[in-house]
Amino acid sequence: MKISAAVVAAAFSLAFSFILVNFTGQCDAALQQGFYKGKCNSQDVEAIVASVVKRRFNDKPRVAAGLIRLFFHDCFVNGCDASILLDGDSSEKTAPPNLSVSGYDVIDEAKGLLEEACAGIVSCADIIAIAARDAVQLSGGGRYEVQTGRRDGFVSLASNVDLPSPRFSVSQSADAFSKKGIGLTDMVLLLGGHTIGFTNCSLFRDRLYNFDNTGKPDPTMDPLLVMKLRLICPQNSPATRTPVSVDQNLASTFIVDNSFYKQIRLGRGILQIDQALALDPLTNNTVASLANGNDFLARFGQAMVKLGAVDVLTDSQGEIRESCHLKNKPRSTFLFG
Ligand code: HEM
Ligand SMILES: *[C@@H]1O[C@H](CO)[C@@H](O)[C@H](O)[C@H]1NC(C)=O
Ligand SMILES: *[C@@H]1O[C@H](CO)[C@@H](O)[C@H](O)[C@H]1NC(C)=O
Ligand SMILES: CC(=O)N[C@H]1CO[C@H](CO)[C@@H](O)[C@@H]1O
Repeated sequence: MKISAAVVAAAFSLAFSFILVNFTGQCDAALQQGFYKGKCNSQDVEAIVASVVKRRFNDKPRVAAGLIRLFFHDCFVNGCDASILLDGDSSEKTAPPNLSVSGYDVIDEAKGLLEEACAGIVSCADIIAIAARDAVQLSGGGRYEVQTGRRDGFVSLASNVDLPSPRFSVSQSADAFSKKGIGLTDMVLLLGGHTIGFTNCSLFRDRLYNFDNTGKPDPTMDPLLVMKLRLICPQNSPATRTPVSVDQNLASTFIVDNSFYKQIRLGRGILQIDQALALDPLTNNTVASLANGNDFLARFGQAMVKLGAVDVLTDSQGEIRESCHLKNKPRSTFLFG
């Protein structure tokens, strides 16, 4: 009897400590708000990033769109692990969709200041997430609390870059988002990122001249817009010519607001996928409610937080890079031996 009681007690405490370990394990593994509080020599990590983004933004508001897109591209390829920042002959940033991604220098500047404040503490992946939030806020999109605690990854391959195409249908795009654990409504909210920024003519020229090989423009585009865009994007522009770009959201190119949804409901989406959101029965009702409601900003912030949690590295996974461009060098064992 005594033995079996002891066995039961031992089994119980083993199970209990297992649960505890498991539980704390899960806690540590989760991202959280204010992860860096008290970890950076009493300096405010988010305020340091914000000061850089604000100065760059005041100088060039265009930087906001670059940072928001940088965040999306980082998170969608290999998770939010700053893999997009790694240099290399065939790293992610060498892949064609990187073309217009900008903001790399803003991240570098913030990282420089943070390494001075507290070396080896703040991940490049978190700097991207914080900077994207600041970019949204500076562009009038309101402030959402960002989660932190990400670590930087080791893998960055152009061959892993499988971002959705601007010519995807809603269901193709929905598949791509669901592979990242992001549902249909959040996809509609996140594509609201196209409320700011620009698009190269090459990415939608077919809609102006030869949609689906019909020799005609895309019938879902407002004919006045077709005429206007044809002037900016000639049919046969030599490949060598500087690429021309147009406002993604004709109503407010630099402001994060719900006008994107109003525009696409009027046939004024620039990219095919944007226009499709307003028409496809899978998403048209969500688009209508975002266009007519006043909850877009709050919901967009929450969707950005979800995007920021895609396949993150936490705890002892990955590393905190010294330079956002490079993996850390392996530590020499001679130092200790
Ligand atoms: C189906 C998903 C998406 C597709 C197909 C897509 C496609 C594109 C394309 C083709 C451009 C123009 C790039 C160029 O001209 O080189 C663009 C720009 C942009 N995208 Fe997306 N995108 C998607 C989702 C998102 C998401 C989720 C966000 C952020 C939440 C986002 C934010 C932006 C921003 C801010 C720009 C403007 C960049 C600038 O002006 O520098 N996109 N996107
Ligand atoms: C269009 O592409 C060029 C490179 O081909 C790039 O420099 C430019 O930033 C792109 N346009 C936009 C809107 O980002
Ligand atoms: C969305 O599409 C469905 C099916 O075509 C249609 O019945 C519905 O009225 C549309 N909703 C809006 C808001 O246009
Ligand atoms: C910043 C960066 O690395 N940009 C690269 C994007 O991809 C093109 C090729 O597709 C490279 O030429 C750029 O250097």
